[in-house]
Amino acid sequence: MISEETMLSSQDLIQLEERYGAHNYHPLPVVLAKGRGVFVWDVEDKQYYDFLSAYSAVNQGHCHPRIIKALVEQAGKLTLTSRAFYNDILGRFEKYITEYFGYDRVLPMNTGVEGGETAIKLARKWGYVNKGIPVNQAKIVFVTGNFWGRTLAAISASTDSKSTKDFGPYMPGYKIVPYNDLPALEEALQDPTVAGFMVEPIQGEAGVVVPDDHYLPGAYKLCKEYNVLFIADEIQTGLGRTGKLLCCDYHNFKPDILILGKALSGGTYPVSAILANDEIMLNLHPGEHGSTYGGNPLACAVGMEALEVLKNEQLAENAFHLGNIFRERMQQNLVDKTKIVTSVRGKGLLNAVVVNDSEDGDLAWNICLKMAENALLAKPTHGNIIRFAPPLVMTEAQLHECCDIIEQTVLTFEV
Ligand code: IF1
Repeated sequence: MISEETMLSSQDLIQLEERYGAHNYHPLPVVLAKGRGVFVWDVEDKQYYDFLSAYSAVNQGHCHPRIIKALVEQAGKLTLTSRAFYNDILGRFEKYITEYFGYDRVLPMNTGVEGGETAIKLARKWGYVNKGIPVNQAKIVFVTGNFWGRTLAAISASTDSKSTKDFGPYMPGYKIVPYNDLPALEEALQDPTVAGFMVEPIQGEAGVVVPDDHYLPGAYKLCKEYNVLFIADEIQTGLGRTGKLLCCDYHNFKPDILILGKALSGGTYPVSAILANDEIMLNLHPGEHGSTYGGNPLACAVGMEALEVLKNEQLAENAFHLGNIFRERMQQNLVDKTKIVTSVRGKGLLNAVVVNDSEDGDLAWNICLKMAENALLAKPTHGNIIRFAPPLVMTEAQLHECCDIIEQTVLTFEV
């Protein structure tokens, strides 16, 4: 085994991954070794601002002291019991999180995609038991550009050939309609075998695509009208990221099924959770769903602390305030003044800048490489779209320093 004491350079470590790992990613050539708050450090101890936040999993900042303390303390007591037995923290977590979000019940899982799979199983079962859909005919409606993970059920909903090619056959019982299109959604929901509509309030992977203000409340109203469950995938948009606790909070409605993940543990451990009321959740009976690690003591300990930190440090409010500053600066100093940046969009601290290049161009990638040289880490989602999503603990002064870096870097590409 190569011990930690063996000093390996970034290049050595990249080569190790290249030689021994699957090639299912194309990372920026940065090898990180330490993280704290909004900063990460590479193997050569160069400090960077993190503007990706592990895809919104470290909203609370890297290695938040309170969450790490909760993790370490629980790790010394009890980490995993399986659900074959009760334990002394799961019930406390369940009470805490259901009251925190205002639902009757929670089903704890681990990864976000397991959350999506669980939500679909719950919706299908509700469709058979409560809506009277003929067995094995329940449909779930998704939208174009959706992303909710890499399992076969998840990619079966994808409209991105990179996610689907060579992985068929696909899950039956799915309908795909255009995002941000209420008439198309209404037509799909008129099918009496539709049990659920699953949607991201803002599409992250698609490139931080923000729908029209009337879309989400309109979609929710249609779901009520046609007796279909509204399933909100807030794995990336939730937990303060868009400037509210949940992105759906901008529209004053409560999803029938809420899926959370990522920052639910502050980036310390895989924790996801599915929240719903009794009519939906109590359709599940012993032995019908679960997971070895789902709701384990370690997950419960970090989950409660991660949510406490969000509230105590008013991170959603901070994201709302800093997000306005960020979009205003990008608009004034890049969109309005350059040809290279065509738009900026987002809510709170989930934003993206669109650069003037083709989808398969490398301008966005090259800008990210240059920003990394200038000590700020961000990564393109699709070819010409760069996502900017720093931890929500960032200060206003730090945000301005980062905008300086972004603006100065982008301007070096302006011909
Ligand atoms: C990777 C993307 C983001 C998600 C939403 C469910 C999941 C995700 C809205 C599944 C996960 C991650 C996966 C991660 C990169 C990242 C990502 F680029 F892949 F699409 F954020 F946009 N719903 N998104 O964004 O959660 O099972 O991963 O815990 O490397 O694949 P998971």
